[in-house]
Amino acid sequence: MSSPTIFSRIIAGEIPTDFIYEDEFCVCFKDVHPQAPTHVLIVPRHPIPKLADATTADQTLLGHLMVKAGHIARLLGVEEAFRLVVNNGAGAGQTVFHLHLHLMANKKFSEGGLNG
Ligand code: DGP
Repeated sequence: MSSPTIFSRIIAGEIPTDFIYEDEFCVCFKDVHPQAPTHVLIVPRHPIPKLADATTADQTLLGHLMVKAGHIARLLGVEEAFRLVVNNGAGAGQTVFHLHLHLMANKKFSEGGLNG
């Protein structure tokens, strides 16, 4: 059994963190190293190491995260323009192996591109 990730410890309340949103399936809090003026993480309570490990059993949970991304964007007042990112694997920049969505906004994103 691998040791709990920092996100499992945040969810367990071991590391005090202000939740912007929480429900029975996920929590949302600010990224400690923001890449945009608005940058929050949406993290399922149930740990899946990375997106490629998800199975059809996780379909409802993954759909929930997407729906809540829109809800959280509305809470933050950024529903007209935000970007969602999932890093899958160290080669793609994933550093915390507990699946999460990055929700970023209030930054000029390049049009039609994925960088910047
Ligand atoms: P990723 O590279 O996709 O695995 O993103 C992990 C993000 O998690 C990274 O942007 C920094 C953030 N992060 C890591 N540790 C903590 C923490 O203890 N608190 C918060 N709020 N964010 C963290």
